[in-house]
Amino acid sequence: MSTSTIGFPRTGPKREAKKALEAYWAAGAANGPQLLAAAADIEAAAWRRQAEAGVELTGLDGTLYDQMLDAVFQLGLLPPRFQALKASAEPSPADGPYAGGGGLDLYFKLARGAEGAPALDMSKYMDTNYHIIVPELCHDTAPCADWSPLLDRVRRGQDAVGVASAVPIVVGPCTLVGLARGEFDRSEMVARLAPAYAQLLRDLAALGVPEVQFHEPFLTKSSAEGLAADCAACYGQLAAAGVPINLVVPYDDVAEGTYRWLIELPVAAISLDFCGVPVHSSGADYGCRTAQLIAKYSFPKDKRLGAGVIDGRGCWADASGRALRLLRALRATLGADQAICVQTSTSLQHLPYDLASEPELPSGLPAPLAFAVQKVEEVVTVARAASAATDGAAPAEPHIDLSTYTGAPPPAECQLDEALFRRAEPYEGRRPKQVALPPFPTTTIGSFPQTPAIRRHRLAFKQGRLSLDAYRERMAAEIGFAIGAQEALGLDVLVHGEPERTDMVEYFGQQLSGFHFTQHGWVQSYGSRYTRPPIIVGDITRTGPMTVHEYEVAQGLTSKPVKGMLTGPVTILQWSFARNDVPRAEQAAQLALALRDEVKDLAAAGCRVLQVDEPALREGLPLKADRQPAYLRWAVDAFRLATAAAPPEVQVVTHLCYSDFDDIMPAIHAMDADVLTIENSRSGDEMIHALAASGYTRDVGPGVYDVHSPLVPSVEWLADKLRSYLQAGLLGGDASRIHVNPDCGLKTRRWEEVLPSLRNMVAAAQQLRAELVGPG
Ligand code: THG
Ligand code: ZN
Repeated sequence: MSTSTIGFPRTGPKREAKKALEAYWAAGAANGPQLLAAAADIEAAAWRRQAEAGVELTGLDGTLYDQMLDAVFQLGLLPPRFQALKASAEPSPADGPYAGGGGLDLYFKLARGAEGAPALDMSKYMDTNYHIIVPELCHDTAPCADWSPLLDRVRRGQDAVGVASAVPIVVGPCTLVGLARGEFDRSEMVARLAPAYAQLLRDLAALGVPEVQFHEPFLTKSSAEGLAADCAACYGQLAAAGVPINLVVPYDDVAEGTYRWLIELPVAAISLDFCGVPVHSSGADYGCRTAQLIAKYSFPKDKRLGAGVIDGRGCWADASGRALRLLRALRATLGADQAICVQTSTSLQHLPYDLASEPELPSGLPAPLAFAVQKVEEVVTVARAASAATDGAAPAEPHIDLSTYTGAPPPAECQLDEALFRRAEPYEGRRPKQVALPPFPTTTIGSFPQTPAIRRHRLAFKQGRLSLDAYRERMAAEIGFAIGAQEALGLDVLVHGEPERTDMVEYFGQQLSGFHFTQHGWVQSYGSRYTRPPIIVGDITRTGPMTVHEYEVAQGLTSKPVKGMLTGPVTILQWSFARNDVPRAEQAAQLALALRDEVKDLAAAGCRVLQVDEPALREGLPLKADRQPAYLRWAVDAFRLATAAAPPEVQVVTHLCYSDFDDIMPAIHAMDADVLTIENSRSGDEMIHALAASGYTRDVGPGVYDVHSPLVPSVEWLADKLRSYLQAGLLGGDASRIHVNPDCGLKTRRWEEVLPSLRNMVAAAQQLRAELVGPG
């Protein structure tokens, strides 16, 4: 069996890429050569690391920002607002291989925006916490390709690991088009891109590459079943370029209908995911039907099977020997002459770089940990073991029936009393008991600017230079400032501002038992931004109140209601590395029970408005339609288990962001929150109207302005927006049900932006209230 990699962390072991990028942005375009040199060093080190571990085909992963942005830029798929920027760009030799496409400055402007040219949108990639740049296409988009950056990377890769081992990676056309936004015909667009990809393949053939990886994760979606004709036409054309193609389909198994045409495509290799999201590893499987599809329909002898048997996005080593058992079973089923290549299930970009960088690891773990470097070593070890076993006369284990790798986990049986999932009183009964607020009540989502002073205090406390008492005093002063500011602004429902929180998941994880925190375990979230997902290593329990002190400090300073602020169980789970030895549903329930105790304590402390955020609820939605109901059931159950302990007089608010909610409207209803705030300003209020159209009649807080933009919205603009909600008859035109808030937390903004924006927001709400009362 051979070995290959299909992606690796792009940042370097100590986030060197982030530093180089930020230095470039600070210094301006003249710094191009330093940025490119730093990136080249990081990439070469990563590729060598893989080759030295014994990998035969090293995927030449690497990007300055995002792989989808690279594809958009190199294909020249610029939306009209960037065409003029490209025309006036003056790339120089300092732009290196990026000069031909318009230069590095243009490349980053696509991701970050420019005066008069807002950035391309970002979106969660498949079901991960990584964001891609979303391609924007329209019916007359025409590619204008310059693949120099990729070709340059390939030459560097060939220098690093040798021509025979260096394998280029490119985002495939079906995925690019499938994940793009805009009005255009999908089939026609794939056909239109094919010649530009064919040109790339001819250039790569001239460089002597052994093969090219086309990454097509879009084919794992249920909706990809109908793409047979598009893929056949496109890959037929690409195959004719004469370079072997490895079609890589990561992030899940493919639907049965897709598998049947996928294996007929004229490509040299097909790489499949045998791990998916490990929902449940005990018993037969992880929740991925790839092995079963192979047992049922076999796999063509003339193609290499890329067997993604090492989980590329979970942080656990394969201690149970699942990968080896699977490989032996594949060998037994497909025969000795079937070419099989051992791989990870997805790119390793979702994992920290190297476990060896961690000075401290917990003991008594459910399994050994494995970060990207260790996963590559596993690929090699498992491939050797599988080869040895099949070369020997007698198989080391009895024959394994592949069809037992069946997929869908048994439904999560919840032994908890059903009453725990229900509020004490139904919505109609409890709403009149909750806080009385004016029409168009104003509030914010929870966080206020994380100023340099706040960061300094947190760091000093962490390093032991500040005592707990002194730290609490500083935080109380920050809370006092936030409360004072909100009172002066005239907001109706206040927040304490969360100065004590770094990343919300890190914050709650640190207060709960069962989590381990890494020191260098950074994972790219988008561009230069990273998160350090905590690792769930044991059963989760609350060791004491987590947020009550800060709530009390804030509420003690004002007679207005202050919101209790919690992160929901699904989001904590989704943004952590979950265990594989316990079903995800059960981990969510453990988190929910811990949060439930916090809800009770907050209510007992007098809290009357309680916000429990679930920004990652949508992200965890399985890619296959038939697996979505089970997920939504346990996810909604976890939210309800956490929140249902709130007495009827406590208004429960939830906040969702980062995604389209069309697919999960019934689940949103089922959450049984009293108020729902959703990020909606960038969709031009589409989301909020879709919500109303779905029959949602409870209070909503449409995000009225985009916190990601530094622009201050005017009173007129905001008042027009509120008026439009009334005119559209949103919630029956009942203004007491329409809450007014920004579309997300404000921690990444500065007070200089936050204060005028909120002042205008409150003024708009007051103006609308006056209009409702009428003159006199
Ligand atoms: N927390 C976690 N995941 C998330 C978000 C989060 N995923 C979605 C979204 N929010 C991603 N957004 C960001 C925004 C900013 C940063 C990371 C993710 C960020 N990170 C710092 C950096 O890279 O410099 C590091 C963290 C820090 O120093 O506090 O700014 O909120 N889990
Ligand atoms: Zn948000």
